[in-house]
Amino acid sequence: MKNLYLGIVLILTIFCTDAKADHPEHDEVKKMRADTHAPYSIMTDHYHKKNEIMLSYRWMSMQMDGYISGSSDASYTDARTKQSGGNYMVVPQEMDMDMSMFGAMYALNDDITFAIMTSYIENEMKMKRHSDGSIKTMRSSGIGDTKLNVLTRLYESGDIKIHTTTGLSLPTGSISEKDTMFSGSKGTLGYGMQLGSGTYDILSSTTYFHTNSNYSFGVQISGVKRIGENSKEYALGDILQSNIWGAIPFNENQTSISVGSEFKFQEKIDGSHKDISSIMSFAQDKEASGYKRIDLSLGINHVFHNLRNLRFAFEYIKPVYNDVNHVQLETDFEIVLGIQYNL
Ligand SMILES: [Cu+2]
Repeated sequence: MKNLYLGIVLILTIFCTDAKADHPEHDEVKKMRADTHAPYSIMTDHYHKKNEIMLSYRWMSMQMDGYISGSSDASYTDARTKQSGGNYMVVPQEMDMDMSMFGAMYALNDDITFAIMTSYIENEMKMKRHSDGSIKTMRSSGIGDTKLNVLTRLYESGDIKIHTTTGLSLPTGSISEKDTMFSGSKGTLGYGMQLGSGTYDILSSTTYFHTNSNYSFGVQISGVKRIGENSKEYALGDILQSNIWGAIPFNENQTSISVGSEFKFQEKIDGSHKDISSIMSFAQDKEASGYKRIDLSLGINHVFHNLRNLRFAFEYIKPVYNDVNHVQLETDFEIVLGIQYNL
């Protein structure tokens, strides 16, 4: 939660500082519709007009508990069993991940928009040692990977907007996070507790946005491709993802409500972390990585027309279908909230 407050304070500071300045040109800025942006979890969903600058802050929180194996609920016993047979010594019980994402966008012209985004991540995983039932909470926190994107407008006419995004993720997030293990000595945390991918990743997406007078909808297809392997001799799985959403504006277009669905396919980890010498739990096991998941979401966007289109957004995301490799913690829900502001 700590980084949520920091993020809000930072953005409000920027907003208040900027609001004092004179913006005669912005007084004529036309009132934005709340649903001109997608639900808030969807990245690079919109481009800008020439010379526009936008700052954004997102706080994302994901809660995981319970176990899933393949596409079925799994038991504690399943969560202890290695894929090759035999048992893990330690069983993860729940995990919380909080992430603050800071972004900036700048439009070179009406066709090309640049976007940069970085994050601060806090992970917490509660583990149980099977032999004596003792519980330990392991933590990691720090800067995540940094994403540079170029958005290119392909088509804009009438109700329809289409753009593509090409980007590079820089490995600024640590992959050598350690914490005190049950043995009392420091050990390398599992893959999900590391803060970055460790690899340079190619990002790409294509977005179709359709706006009518009474509603809007959109589709985005996106992917992440890892380049080679990282310094710890592994690569996270590539990602293929699609999002669809629909939204209805009301309250003189200042507010919109959205429903959305995401399909995400992430491949298994390639190679294995060279500092994980003995695999204590499925969290450190590459066989327990990668999944196919379908989520449903409900969201609210609100644009304050009297605050030069300051935008607030909230989204609640719930998995409805999961198919994982081996056994993994089950995602319970995800919350995304934040603000965007045009300078
Ligand atoms: Cu923007």
